[in-house]
Amino acid sequence: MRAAAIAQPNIALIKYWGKRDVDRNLPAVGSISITLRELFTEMHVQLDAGLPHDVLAVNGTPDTALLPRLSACLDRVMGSERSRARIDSRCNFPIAAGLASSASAFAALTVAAAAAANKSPEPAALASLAGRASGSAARSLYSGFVELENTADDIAVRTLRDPGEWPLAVVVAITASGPKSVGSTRAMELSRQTSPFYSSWIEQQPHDLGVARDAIMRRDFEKLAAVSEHNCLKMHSIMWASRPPVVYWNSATMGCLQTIRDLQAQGVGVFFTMDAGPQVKAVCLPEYAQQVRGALAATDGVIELMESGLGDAARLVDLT
Ligand code: 2P0
Repeated sequence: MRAAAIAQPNIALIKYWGKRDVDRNLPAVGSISITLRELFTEMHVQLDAGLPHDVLAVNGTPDTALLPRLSACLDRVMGSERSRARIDSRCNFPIAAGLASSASAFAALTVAAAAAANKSPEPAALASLAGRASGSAARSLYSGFVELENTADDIAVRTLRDPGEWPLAVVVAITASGPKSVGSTRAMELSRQTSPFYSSWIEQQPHDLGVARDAIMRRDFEKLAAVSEHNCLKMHSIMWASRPPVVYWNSATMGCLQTIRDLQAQGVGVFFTMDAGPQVKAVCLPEYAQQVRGALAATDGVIELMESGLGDAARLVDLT
């Protein structure tokens, strides 16, 4: 009747952008991500037959805007005949700002909901349920370097390398606070329907996935850096060329890219990636994390920095 789970957000290096089935929320392409360690969402789910409807609090504040998506996720995991639930979400980083908050939220919710309903789905079924709620959430059910592949009628997710096998660091430069201008679900659909580059994106993704997978297996940082930056810029090019255009970047985003290029020119092992928001994620070899932090802190427009290593899969929290 009551359970809690914790999940970390993940950052895609080879991106999911576009859906092949909007109703079932199936991605148009596979993706490869890294699960983070220091950022987290913790979800508590308590079933209560006396409640007239589901109730959500986010960081202690009642929230109705996010509730319908969370309720739909509970219905899928527990069945629509379930009791209503009290959902308590706690998150230690900004929500809906391009930091993959929906990935950690729905991964944690899926795991907690299954436990609260006394269900123990196979990992593949859990990933499928999390993916129905949010495409990127399926990846947060796994640790370290994670690949999500499309199967004939669903998704399959696995860890390519555990976090300890190649302990990279991620420095996140926050360049704007507040929620993103356009939600990623809507932005993806605009891209699919209007961007002239969308079909090339779909065609080229298996190649990028293959290069990144190989780089991760060989721990080849330069190779992973090159394909990740290329894949990120391609995704943003699709958005820029959509109608209306979707531009998540601001001037500080550009400043951070320049900082990272300058560091690369000095031989620092770092590369950038950006998602549906203006924040810049600098992925680096751990020995360079402090230097990367310092350089991004000195970049105009950077409001705040967060740093993380690579982390674990979503898991239950012991409530005893
Ligand atoms: C990713 N993003 O692979 C890509 C890159 C943002 C840019 O997955 O519509 O919240 O809920 O399935 O997972 C963000 O979108 O989208 C995302 P839905 P989601 O991480």
